This record gives sequence, C-alpha cells and structure tokens, in this order.
Amino acid sequence: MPGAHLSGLNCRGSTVAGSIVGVPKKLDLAVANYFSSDMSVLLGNGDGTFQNQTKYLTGDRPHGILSADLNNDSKLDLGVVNSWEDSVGLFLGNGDGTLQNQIIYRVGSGPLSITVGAFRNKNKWDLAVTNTGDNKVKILLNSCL
Ligand SMILES: [Ca+2]
Repeated sequence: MPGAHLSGLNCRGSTVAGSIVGVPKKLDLAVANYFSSDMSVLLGNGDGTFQNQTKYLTGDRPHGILSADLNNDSKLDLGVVNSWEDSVGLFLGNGDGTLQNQIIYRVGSGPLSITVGAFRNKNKWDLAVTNTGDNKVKILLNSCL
C-alpha cells in the first residue's frame, strides 16, 4: 500500500500489513514515518479497528517498508529503508506484537523501496532494495539457517 495516508500518523513513507502478533486473521499495520524517523505499529483488533500505535526508532527518513519472516522462526519481521542513511533496518518480531531493536545493513546510495524474493534458496526470503542515488538494485542474501 505505498503512499497510504492515515490521520494522526506522520507517514510520507509506506505502509505494510501483516500479522505481527501471529494471529492470521488479525492483521496489524506498520507505517514508516518519513519526517519523524520512526515507525508506527498498530496492532489489529480483528474487527477493522486498531490499538494505539507503538513507535520504534528507525534510521533517518524511513521510506519503504515490508513484512516477512526473515529469520525463519515463524514470527513476522519488519524491514525499513532508511533513505537518508543508505541503509535498511531489520526489526525481528518477538511473536507477541513487539519488535527487537533494528539491525542495520548498508545498501548503497539513496535507497527507497524494498521487497522480498527467494533469489537463492526457495526456503529463505532475501531482500532487494532499489537505490535512487546510484541507480542500482542491492540484493541482501539471507544467511539464516
Ligand atoms: Ca521472524
């Protein structure tokens, strides 16, 4: 849902939905807040409403965001492009609606968007990041066992 705008959130960046708590029919929402350099996570109530946001610090000017189980522990994780820091921040999910502190990966100049794909191993999600500064796509291969 790139470009979504929600009242009360500082979201020039992107949004993503997934079950961060791990209840498949209760979708949660995460928003990259571009101007405040953080991310809002809103846990779903399962009836179309959400709990109050919990904020997590990201890098400078988060833009693209994704949800996927990146470390194969069956808990949803979030990845955020820190567009002014040339990095991606990964937030591993704890499976209870909370996230661990971000792990930073350098990805090149001017990253903007991020997606997942099984580029090397069909059982592992790798990351692809588009860079506007050097006009390249950076692939981060998943090395989790
Ligand atoms: Ca995970």
